[in-house]
Parts: sequence; C-alpha cells; structure tokens
Amino acid sequence: MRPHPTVLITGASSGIGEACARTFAERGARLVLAARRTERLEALQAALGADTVALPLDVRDRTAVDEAVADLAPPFDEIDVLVNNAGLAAGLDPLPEGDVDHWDRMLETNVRGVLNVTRPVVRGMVARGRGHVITIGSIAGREAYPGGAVYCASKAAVARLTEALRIDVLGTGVRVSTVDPGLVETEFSVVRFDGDVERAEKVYEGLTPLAAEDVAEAVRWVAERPGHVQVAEMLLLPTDQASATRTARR
Ligand code: NDP
Ligand code: 8X3
Repeated sequence: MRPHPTVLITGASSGIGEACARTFAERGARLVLAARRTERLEALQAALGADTVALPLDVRDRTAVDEAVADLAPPFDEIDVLVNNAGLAAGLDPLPEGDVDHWDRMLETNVRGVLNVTRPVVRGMVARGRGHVITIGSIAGREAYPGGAVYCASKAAVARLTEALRIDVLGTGVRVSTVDPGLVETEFSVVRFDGDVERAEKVYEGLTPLAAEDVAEAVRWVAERPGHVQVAEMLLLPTDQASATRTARR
C-alpha cells in the first residue's frame, strides 16, 4: 500500500465499513465513503477530516455507480484500495417460506452491488498497474445454516467472484482478497430482522462476538502486506465460534 492511499469503502455509514474508514484514516489514507445514508456519511466525513469525500450511493444502481466513480475528482479518482463491504441479510426463513423481496434485496446488494462497484474501479486499477480489491465475504459463504439459503448463496457468489477476479487480473499488479468474518455485532442483525432489536441482540447473547474494529484491523493488515504478498482469503471468527452453527454460549 502506498503511504497515503486512496481507499473507497462501500457501506461506510455503519458497522464494519465505518470501522474500516476510521482505521484507514488513522493510517493517513484518503477516503471515499459510500453508502445510502448521506447524513451519516457527512457526520463521519466531518469527524475524519479534509482528506475524505462522502459519496451517497446505492450499490444496486449500476448507472449511478458508474457515474459516481467516473465523477470522482483528483486525488480521489485513483483508487488504491476498494473495500467492497456494503451488504446485508434480510430475514431468516426456511427457503420454502422465503420472502422473495428479501431474496431480491440480498442478491441485488451482495452480488450485483459488488459487481457494479468492482467493474469501474478495477478497470482504473488495471490501467495504473496497481490496486487492491478487498471484499467482505462471510463464513456464510463457506457453510450454509438454517434459514440462511439466499444470504449464504450470495456470500458464496462473492467467494467465487473474488476467486475469478484474481484469475482475470493476474499479471496486472492488482491484488484481490476476501475477508470472511463470523459473528460481528453491528447493525447487521437489526437490519436482518427489520429493526427488531430484541431479536437481533439474541444472536450475540451469551458469547463475545467480533467487534467491527476487529474486522477493520484485519482488512487494514491485508491491505498493508508488501506488494508481492496477496492474502487470497481470511476467515476471522470470534473465539466463541467454531463454525457457522457451532457457538459457545454461557
Ligand atoms: P451494517 O448493517 O452495520 O452495515 C451495512 C452497511 O452496508 C451500511 O453502511 C449500509 O449503508 C450499507 N449498505 C447496505 N445496502 C446498501 C446499498 N444498497 N448501497 C450502499 N450501501 C449499502 O452491517 P455490517 O457492518 O455487519 O455489514 C458489512 C458487511 O459485512 C456486509 O457485507 C455483511 O454481509 C458482512 N458481514 C457481516 C457479518 C456480521 O456478523 N455483522 C459477518 C460476516 C460478514 P446504508 O444503509 O447507509 O446504505
Ligand atoms: C454474517 C455472519 O453467521 O450471521 O455474515 O450469517 S452470519
């Protein structure tokens, strides 16, 4: 990573993305903060200082993403690190009872959204002969769990897209990584359960989950390896979690 890299983070308005923004800002990075909730981005931009731009963006809107990336002004236009973090789960129903709107939201955000952002950004990276795409996958992309069919499938798609992108940019100097966390206490479960905070808290009850900052530290570490080192994938679990469905709760 260059001394003052330009880092574009999607989903920077909350959780892991916001923690990544704070972590990269501490290392002197220039930041492009993307998400839908503009007021949150602007508050974060104000807290982090001058070398930051807020980019109100819905990653599902391909045209808007293409325009937003094309309109970035120097020095924010030469992205060194893309953190593809925007994503969500919606619902936890068995597949036969699944809500098709939930399915669409997850697939459009977690799969199409990653593609929409990666394409224009990685083209610039290839042209410059440097850059790093770091996508937040999940343990859910490696193992299925009850009620997780579409979320798990979306993260499995992220794993394969990442692997294929690494092949497609081989020899260009661009690095491609995934960081795949287990349970991280953010707004993730509140979003999954449509704002039901009580149900969301139960997901982490009796165990110590990862904090968003733990994942951000891992992302930073992946980005800071020397240029010839490519962390292809990293699975990051709480000590109280052994697999998607095995946790130690007290
Ligand atoms: P949060 O709900 O706290 O943050 C999700 C972020 O994604 C928000 O900033 C949200 O911003 C953004 N986002 C959602 N949809 C869109 C969209 N259409 N366009 C742009 N931004 C969007 O959850 P996390 O921080 O936990 O989640 C971040 C990533 O980590 C996700 O990809 C998730 O799947 C993954 N992950 C989470 C784990 C966990 O246990 N928490 C574990 C493993 C992976 P806004 O609403 O303002 O648009
Ligand atoms: C988020 C982790 O297990 O809640 O990707 O799906 S899990």
